[in-house]
Amino acid sequence: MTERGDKQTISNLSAGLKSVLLSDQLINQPRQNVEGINKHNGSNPQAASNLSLLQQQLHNEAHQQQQSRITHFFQNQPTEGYTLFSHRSAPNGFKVAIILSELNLPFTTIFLDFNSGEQRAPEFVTINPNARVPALIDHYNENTAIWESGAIILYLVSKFLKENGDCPLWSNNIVEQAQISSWLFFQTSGHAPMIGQALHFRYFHGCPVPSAVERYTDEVRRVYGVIEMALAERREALIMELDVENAAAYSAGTTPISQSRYFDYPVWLVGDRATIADLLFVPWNNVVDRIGINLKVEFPEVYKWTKYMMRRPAVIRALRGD
Ligand SMILES: N[C@@H](CCC(=O)N[C@@H](CS)C(=O)NCC(=O)O)C(=O)O
Repeated sequence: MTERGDKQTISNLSAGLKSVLLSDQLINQPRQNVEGINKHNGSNPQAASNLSLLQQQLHNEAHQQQQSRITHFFQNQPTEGYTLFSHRSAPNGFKVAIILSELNLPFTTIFLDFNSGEQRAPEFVTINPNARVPALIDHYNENTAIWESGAIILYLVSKFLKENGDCPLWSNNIVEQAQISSWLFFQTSGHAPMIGQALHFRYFHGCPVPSAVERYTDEVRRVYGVIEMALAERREALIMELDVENAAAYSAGTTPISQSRYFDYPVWLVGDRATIADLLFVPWNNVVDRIGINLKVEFPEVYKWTKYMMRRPAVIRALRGD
């Protein structure tokens, strides 16, 4: 068997395992009910047979409902464009939508239904062994599937650069690429998971754990402190460069930098334009108020930066789910 063949087998296997778990979950409920009824029916063979039919029917219906939309998609994949698997309230999915939209790439979004476990449908687990969103299929490239938001975004900008010789959200320069990647890995490994945990312990955990809420909220504040500092440094450099006639007064501290006409001018994490380094943060910046962080008051540079990005037509379209 070829190397590719082996990989396929492994990934089918993992999909199979998930599918067993999924079916178990689905049929457990009816089975328990049926067992409950069985006790009341004693040893009546007709009742037992009816119940067995009912159980089978429930299992089939649940199985069909669960899989039909996803199965149908995978059996009839488009021949061009991209398909993004996301969720209506998943910031990580909207990160990818923003980049697709900014690059003007044709894509369709399938918003998975987590309540019915669509993220664990076997076909989906075959393209994302982590059974989470986002995942992307590139129909132009033999239905290549990519998972993990950071990897998807790097794929999109690298491909765009290769095909067009330039990419507005990325760079031709290897050093700048590394700087952008630093923010990208910081966002995916430090920013998003901390907000995710803070939200979890604040709203969804089975019992109150104040120390966990405090720990993760503090960590989110620390992360925003890092971004705030980076943006503030960019602003200072920009003001010193553009506001030449007042630069000496700002340096001496006789005039506060906030009086500069460039104080509200947009600044970016890398270079002088918005790149993926900046845009990745947008959907998560939108939800931090829910963990009690007020960006406008606590992190004013982050607030201005987010406001500029939220005004971009491509970002508006992506966040609307267009
Ligand atoms: N590191 C992953 C995180 C993916 C992730 O956690 N996705 C969440 C939504 S934002 C999800 O799919 N949750 C579904 C579940 O937990 O079953 C990425 O950046 O793509």
